Amino acid sequence: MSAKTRSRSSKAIVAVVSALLILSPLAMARAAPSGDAPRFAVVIGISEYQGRTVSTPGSAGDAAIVREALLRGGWADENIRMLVNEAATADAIRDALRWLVDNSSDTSFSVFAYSGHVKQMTGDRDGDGEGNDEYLWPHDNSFIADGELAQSLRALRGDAWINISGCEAAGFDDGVASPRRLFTAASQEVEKGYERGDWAQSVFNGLMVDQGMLKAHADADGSGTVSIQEAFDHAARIAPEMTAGQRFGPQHPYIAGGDGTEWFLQPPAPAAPAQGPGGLGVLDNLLGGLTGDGDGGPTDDITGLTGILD
Ligand SMILES: [Ca+2]
Ligand SMILES: [Ca+2]
Ligand SMILES: [Ca+2]
Repeated sequence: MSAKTRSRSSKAIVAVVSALLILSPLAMARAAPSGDAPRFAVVIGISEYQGRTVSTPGSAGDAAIVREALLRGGWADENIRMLVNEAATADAIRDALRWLVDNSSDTSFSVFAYSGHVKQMTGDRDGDGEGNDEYLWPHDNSFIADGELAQSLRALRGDAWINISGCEAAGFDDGVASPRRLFTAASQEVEKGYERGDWAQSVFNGLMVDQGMLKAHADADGSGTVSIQEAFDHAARIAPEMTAGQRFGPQHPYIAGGDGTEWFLQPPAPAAPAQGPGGLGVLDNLLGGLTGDGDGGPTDDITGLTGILD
């Protein structure tokens, strides 16, 4: 768990967490959200857009790996609502958000994951007092303001993990993060989020979900399971160096909320098999691939995302 996460908790919660930390790993299984919580997810990935909106190389791939991580964590397929490409219209996203809220309860665990373009506009068009607003960019180019999204996400009961991969992604945390809502995002509000054409994933979700969770490279404490925070830390450590040479500067993933305990998509026990050696070698190769490119070829991820996002 990160110091950042802890710093956002109240003193009372920190005290409880401190007590938990000295207990056995089994006790951590009782950390929120619980393993037997009712679980529902909305997973959005938009690579193909209507009209002349440029495709994103990685967003549909992001949706696929998030779904895979949920399924491996024991989430029921019928409780995962996938909105990919043409299915991810603004109306469908709003409908899915209502479905997620309606299915949430004091004991549920909800996931909302979005990967796609982000539109940023000035002038407080959504009237929430922000000078800079970010908008989800649905397939039909009908933007959904951060203020509206935040209102829906704040209506979620129980525990929730909200994950946004796109440019200016932290700008969607408008009062969303809380002790029971863990918010992760690919980039700070003033940054671009990049994608990797060679992965067909975003840099952030490729590192966090694919490498961190699915390939288990992020099991920092060697527990045999990868928490969301471990996976995030893995991405947060590597993403800035991987994107350091990009035209609009590096991205620094963002995390807020949570109760200071590790959160898992799956119950921590029984433990998954530990990942074998070789993770760093793989990453070295990938880093080499990226830094050796920069010529607008398939790994020149920003042609998809940044050309029309600022
Ligand atoms: Ca706003
Ligand atoms: Ca905002
Ligand atoms: Ca672990």
